[in-house]
Amino acid sequence: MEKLIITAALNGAEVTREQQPALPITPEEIAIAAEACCQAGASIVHVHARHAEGTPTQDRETYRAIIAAVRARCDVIVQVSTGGAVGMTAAERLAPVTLAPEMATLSMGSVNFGDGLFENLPADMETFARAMQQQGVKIELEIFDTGMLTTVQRWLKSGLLQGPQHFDFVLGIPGGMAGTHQALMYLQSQLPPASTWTVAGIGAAQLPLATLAMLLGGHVRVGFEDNVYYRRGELATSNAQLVQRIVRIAAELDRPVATPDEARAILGMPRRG
Ligand code: KMH
Ligand code: ZN
Repeated sequence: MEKLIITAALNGAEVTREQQPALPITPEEIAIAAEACCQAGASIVHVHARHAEGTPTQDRETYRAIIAAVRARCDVIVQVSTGGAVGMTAAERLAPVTLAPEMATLSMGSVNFGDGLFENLPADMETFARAMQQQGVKIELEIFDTGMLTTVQRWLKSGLLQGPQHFDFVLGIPGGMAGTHQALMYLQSQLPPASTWTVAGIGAAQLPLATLAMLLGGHVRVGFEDNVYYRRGELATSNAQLVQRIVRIAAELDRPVATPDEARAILGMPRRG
């Protein structure tokens, strides 16, 4: 099996300091958390920009500051969010892609998201895919339900996407596909050949799905965006604590952990100059 790529989803758009006191918000806090996760074994950090008071923003300059602050500390792959938060416009969400980040997410369809609608219209998704490819950004395709994989298959046929793709199965969002082993195994069975994939289990699904993904040859995403607890009733103390647990389990399962450069090689990304 390939070495294990661990993504740390450091903050997301929805989690608050009230829910998780250690949530990183400012570019400097995000960079400190990124470095700790990288030292613990993460090779990718997935980041959302926030205003200083904590509300989500897709402001280009805030993303620029986050990327620069992380770069000053470590070589981890910075994956920006183009999902942003429910209710943001597509144009707003696309802003960080104009910075030509190493990697970005691309949500592959609309889904109810708790009480809201996470809207991803076909024409907007196509615009995102074209913009990312023009900027040389490695795409992570976010899959919240099965029909979204079918859309990827259509895009591969039409040539909008070419070659092996990298997927993130986001399982357990209220409104999306369940955070169960059956859901993960079904999605894996539907992947185009030569795909790479990771899983982001939401809440209590994070640890069991991460463990299953390691056994199935997939990769793993953990972090406060998806889960703020270490175990039932006990908040995690940091994103790095969640990464450290995955590294320990990976060692037992004979899945050595990838460095950022090894992750770049696995994902077919150029090595950073
Ligand atoms: N905040 C969610 C509505 C992404 O980062 O690309 C969407 C999201 C996906 O978090
Ligand atoms: Zn996100």
